[in-house]
Amino acid sequence: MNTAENTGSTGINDVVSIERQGAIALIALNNPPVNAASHALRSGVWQAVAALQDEASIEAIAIYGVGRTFIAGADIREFGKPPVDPWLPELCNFLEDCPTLIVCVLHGTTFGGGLEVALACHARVALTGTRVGFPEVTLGVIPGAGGTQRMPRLAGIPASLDVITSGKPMSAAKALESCLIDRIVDGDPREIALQSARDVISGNLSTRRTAGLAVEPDPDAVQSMRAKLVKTQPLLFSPHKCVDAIEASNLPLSEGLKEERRLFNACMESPQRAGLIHAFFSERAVTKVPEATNTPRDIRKIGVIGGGTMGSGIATAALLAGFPVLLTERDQAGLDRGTATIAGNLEGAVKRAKITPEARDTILSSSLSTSTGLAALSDVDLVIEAVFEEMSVKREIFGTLDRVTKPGAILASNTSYLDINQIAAITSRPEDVIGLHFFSPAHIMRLMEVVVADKTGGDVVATGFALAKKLKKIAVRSGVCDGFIGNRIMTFYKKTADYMMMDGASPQEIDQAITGFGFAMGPYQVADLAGLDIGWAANKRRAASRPAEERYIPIADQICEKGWFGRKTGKGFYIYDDQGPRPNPEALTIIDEARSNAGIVARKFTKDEIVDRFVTAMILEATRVLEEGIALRPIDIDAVFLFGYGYPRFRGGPMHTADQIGAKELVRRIEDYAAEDAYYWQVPNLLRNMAETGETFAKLNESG
Ligand code: 3H9
Repeated sequence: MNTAENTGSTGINDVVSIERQGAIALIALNNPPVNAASHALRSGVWQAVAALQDEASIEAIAIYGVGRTFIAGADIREFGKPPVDPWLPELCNFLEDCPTLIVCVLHGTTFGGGLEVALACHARVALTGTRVGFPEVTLGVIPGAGGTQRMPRLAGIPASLDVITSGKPMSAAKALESCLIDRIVDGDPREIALQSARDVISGNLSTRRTAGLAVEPDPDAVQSMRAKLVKTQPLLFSPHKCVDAIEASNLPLSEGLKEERRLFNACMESPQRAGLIHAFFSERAVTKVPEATNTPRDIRKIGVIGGGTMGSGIATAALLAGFPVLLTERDQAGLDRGTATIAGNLEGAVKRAKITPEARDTILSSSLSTSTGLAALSDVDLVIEAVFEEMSVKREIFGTLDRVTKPGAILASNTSYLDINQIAAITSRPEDVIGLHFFSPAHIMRLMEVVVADKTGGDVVATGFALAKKLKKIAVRSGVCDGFIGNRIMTFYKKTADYMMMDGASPQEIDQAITGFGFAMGPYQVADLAGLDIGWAANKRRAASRPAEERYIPIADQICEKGWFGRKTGKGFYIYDDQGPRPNPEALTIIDEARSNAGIVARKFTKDEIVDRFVTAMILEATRVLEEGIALRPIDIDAVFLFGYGYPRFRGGPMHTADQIGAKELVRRIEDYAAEDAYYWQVPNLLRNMAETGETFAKLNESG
């Protein structure tokens, strides 16, 4: 064996290169940012191995990734396009059959197709900190390059069922325990590749061909996973297909791979695959805003005004992200309530294993400080105001903040609908003022709307996005309007639910239809949870400006008049007690009376009609939000609804759904419904143009 001679590195193509070191050949993969298994990477590896296996002097090959990770999966941008040879499954078979032994060095996030490549190699070494997994179900597919066949051969059927149907990554230690990898080491991927190849040659690292291993059938595990998924994931397609594929792993490998391919193709054709991949990209697309080129301001300390549910939740989110936080309230009683809520939130984080009890104690004793009044905010870099929704109160607070905060401090409001321009105008530094709209519970919900007013500075917007990243939130840029992107659209589509309730559908029928579509909760379950008093207050506020033509449904107000505000009072559209939520018969009586007062004879609504009207209303208002430039692109609206309003992820968001329904059909529906209510159901110009030209929201995303 001669490992001394280094012939330097030879590029196979832009992303794959070979380096020969005597009897060892290293194949380096360099396809930033995540080494996705693109066509160039696949064909590069194929060519490299094809050349090396014919070289008599090469005794072992080691494959490693350059940059932050080994292959993080198939290149999902290629999904939906015609496949180009070599496919990943063929490449994996080719690696497995290679007569020269191949060891693979894993680091970073070795996911999906990356793990499949690794499982086809003859030995696997992972660097400390590597995470491995099969996230394919989160994208609506199953592992399609042998993962469902090779993992059971190495780790058994029960572990494969858990890992592949959940999509959850596992640590290197867990992967070692499951026999998916052979060794964990510290070091640099290239150095470890060289060392591992040496170990393969010397016999210090044992090798085996996964294809040759037998699988022990486990029909009970398969059956119980099937039963579990029917209960927990009834609407999803691909998790069930994972089970079918894993079950086939006790067939000879070539037959099992054929079955995997058949199931993978079925997933690729399912609309859920397109929806889930759209959702994946939406999370990343929203960060691409015009202000992203600005340098964010440095945020070291955050002030939060208001210790209510929102303020405490925001403070908790900031504390969990490592920021020192100063919480202010009007009086000590308010501070005590806020501090108790924060402590409760942190306790929840301990229970969910997000932080240790010691970390919680340190946060409470060292990172959280409190003060009555605003003067103490003089040293913070960002203030987030979260007091109740009253413009006069906000004006007073921002006027004071203008005086007490240091120059360059960012002044943010968490208002859900008030005009940020008006709030900014009260200060002498409107460029520092921005809306940061969190969603309750603010330390858990991932969405944050970054509301950009006319004079907000570009660096302040960039800071909002940088902050969201630190808080592990998804920030979406919104312009100023009543309710911004999310609440504005929700206020509109909630009306169609109320109209259907008035015309004959019960709140339960509506909620069941909407949860059947895939929302976690229906509109009346949401209203009860949020508190009916909130909608009541908004209705009163809007009463004066409500156009005479608008149909108004007083049912929720009348429920509030009884003192029933939903969950928090034990009654609303539903009753909440020890027996669990159930329809409130007294609410149904109020609905009947409202109908008869208005001379309405209740009619039947099918589940499909309920869903069609609800989703069409959502898309209608969303199109207006887009037309007015409140949202930058359709995909921003999708992200708002996916991450803040429980829109079913497998449907990709309302604008993605709109493309699947088609603009022509949407216009037809709106015109049809307009026969009943021409004021509410008006076709937006953009949608009409799209129906005429065949334009789609997907195309607008590309051009936006
Ligand atoms: C699969 O493997 C199927 C096979 O079984 C069978 C095939 C036949 N492709 O997330 P980031 C982009 S399915 C293309 O911000 P991070 C991403 O859009 C796949 N592009 O970084 C972003 O682009 P941009 C199974 C991808 O450090 C940039 O890379 N694998 C892919 O926060 C940076 O990404 C997965 O599902 C991809 N596969 O997180 C893994 N992945 O800068 C999916 C990322 O233009 N990926 N991009 O916005 C991830 O989970 C995260 O990206 C990862 C890194 C954890 C890897």
